Amino acid sequence: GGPASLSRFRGALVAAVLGDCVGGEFEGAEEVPMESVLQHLSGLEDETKGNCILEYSDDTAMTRCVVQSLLNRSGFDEQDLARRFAKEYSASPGRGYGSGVIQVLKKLASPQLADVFQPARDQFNGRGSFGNGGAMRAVPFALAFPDLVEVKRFARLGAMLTHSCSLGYNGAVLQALAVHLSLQGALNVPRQFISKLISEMEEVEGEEEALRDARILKEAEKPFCERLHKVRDLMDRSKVSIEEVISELGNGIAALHSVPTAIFCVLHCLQPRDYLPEKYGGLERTIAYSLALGGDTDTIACMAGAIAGAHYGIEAVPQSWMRCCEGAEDADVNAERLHSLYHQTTQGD
Ligand code: F2R
Ligand code: MG
Ligand code: MG
Repeated sequence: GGPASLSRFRGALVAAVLGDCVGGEFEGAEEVPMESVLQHLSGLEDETKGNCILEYSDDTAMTRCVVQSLLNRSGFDEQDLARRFAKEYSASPGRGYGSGVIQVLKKLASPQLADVFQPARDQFNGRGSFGNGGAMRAVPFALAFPDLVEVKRFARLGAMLTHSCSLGYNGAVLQALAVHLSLQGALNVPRQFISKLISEMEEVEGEEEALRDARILKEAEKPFCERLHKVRDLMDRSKVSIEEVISELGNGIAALHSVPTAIFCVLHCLQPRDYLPEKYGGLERTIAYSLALGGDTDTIACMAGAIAGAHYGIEAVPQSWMRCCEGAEDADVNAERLHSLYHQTTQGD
């Protein structure tokens, strides 16, 4: 499809769910042989298995809250979103949430709460969380707002309800930017795509709080930009080992160690790779490769899936995979609603 086509919206939201559901199998594993990944994925194609339901985790549970809030309020409403996060957690606390964020979700349920951003500020002795929980649910912001400035603003605010450290919320900004650009077809010229991300993040990370947090945490002056430069170096190389990707970019639960990694997975899998089945298209390659990195596989595959899905569109999503994943059908329906909201906003300009 063309820029911002319905197919790209559907691809982005559905592939995010697929990444989460299929990635759950390996979350936390130190080493994941590609053979195990391919075996797991071929199991999804096995018709004899009947309705093999892979459940979604916190990544999708929170993304669904963002989607419902944006659609219901026709835009961003922090009170409504906070209420939905709290309600979702209390209804299904066993979706594998981060151990810190649970405190925030419990506090957000209190009717006496005056400032919905305060519980997140209190995390980790006032330093705030730098986990990837804001980034893993950032895709709907790119699907609701056509304007890049709004994508950045609302992805940041949406993340700050649980993640007040800039290394947490700026991961959400980067993920939303990557989906936004991919929707426009920017991955057709991969070097321009990564250069645009770097120039946008230069500005985002130039803010005072970001510079301060990076100093306190002893990271590079602009940590996400530093990682994106590494992504650019790695994507130029014909051969890169999984070990190098992990040591250069990371595969962990911090936004800094997972969002640039997800972006790399998409870029690396734009071409066929000899260790992946020939029959795989780019979307399947991206998800399989994300799983083979080990570590935070559900979240890296969810974020990479969203960026890749926005590029390849819904036609690239295997039906058999979709049938196996809880919430994939709902995501497909919601993508169409977000597509209408996005284009309504464009027409209103
Ligand atoms: N939590 C998981 N997976 C492991 C547990 C699975 C579960 N027990 C099960 O098997 O059922 N996955 C999910 O969590 C990640 C998103 O986490 P989020 O929302 O960012 O949570 P949190 O608690 O804010 O941060 C995660 C951890 O990062 C460390 N951390 C963050 N900020 C810190 C700081 N300022 N100082 C020190 N440490 C900090 C802490 O260890 C946090 O617990 C996704 O992977 C999702 O899939
Ligand atoms: Mg999860
Ligand atoms: Mg995870």
